[in-house]
Amino acid sequence: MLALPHLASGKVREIYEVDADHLLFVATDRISAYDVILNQPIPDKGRVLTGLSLHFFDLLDTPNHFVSTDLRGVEPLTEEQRAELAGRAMLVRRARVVPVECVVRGYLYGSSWAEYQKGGGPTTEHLPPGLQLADELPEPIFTPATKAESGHDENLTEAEARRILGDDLYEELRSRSLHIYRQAADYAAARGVILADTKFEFGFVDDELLLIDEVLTPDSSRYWPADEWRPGHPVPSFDKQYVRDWLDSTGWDRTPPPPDLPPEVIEGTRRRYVEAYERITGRSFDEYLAEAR
Ligand code: Q0N
Repeated sequence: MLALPHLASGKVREIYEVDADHLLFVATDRISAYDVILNQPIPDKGRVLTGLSLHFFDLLDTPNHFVSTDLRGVEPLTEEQRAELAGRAMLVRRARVVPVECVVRGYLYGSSWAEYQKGGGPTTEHLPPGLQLADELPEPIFTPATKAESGHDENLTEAEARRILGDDLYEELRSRSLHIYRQAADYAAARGVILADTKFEFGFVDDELLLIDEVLTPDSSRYWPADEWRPGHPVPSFDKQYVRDWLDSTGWDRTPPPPDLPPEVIEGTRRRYVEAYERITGRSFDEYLAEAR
């Protein structure tokens, strides 16, 4: 824990106040599976996620909240805290958070597949009949959801989202989100990775709408190895399948408390996250770590 005032906690992220205009956004090594936080962290997972966010903030042509990874002006921090934060913390602009999660889906999976199978729901309003699990959609769809701090995000109909946001902001978020998704999905496809869906958050600084939060990480996105995608079948998750398969092998019923992860499962899961970083960015993770220190 840092001495800085704590602003917010997600399941795996911490946000601290630095000054009136800046926050420190920290990705921890905590991991959830089946919506339960596991007892053991995955070493460097937070650095992998931060490295991916930084990669995409740089690659995308959209205004965002990122300021710096240089924490020298952030006080008070002990040397131990600086070392712990290196590679996992971003100084960001404090924004007024738009109260809607901006989800874009290029493939039919997860909660959207569940709605589709039940005969329709908020995310399936504009989908044709006859689709299978994991099918590519005719075109990417914007499926906003409400933020639920505890429990699951709730999908919104287009009419509900327009009521919350107003038509002008709804349309700006929709077009910004679809544009970013297309850019990132094209980029990933060139590296043999499918970006099945992803979630963005936006916020205002003065009158400017900025992309905030973490972006295009395995926690905010569903990445699939392209060669493991078979429409009609579940697709193994890039990062979490290994730990999910081990949890399933123990007979755990997916209610807390989860079983302790053995060292080889922790190390195998870390390797999957590092592989995701290297495959998606084309960069060595060891180099990222060396530059972050
Ligand atoms: C902020 N969160 C997490 C629902 C809430 N740049 C920013 N300025 C002001 N506030 C925030 C940011 C950022 N990033 C973001 N909390 C505060 C929002 N979510 C996380 C998931 O659950």
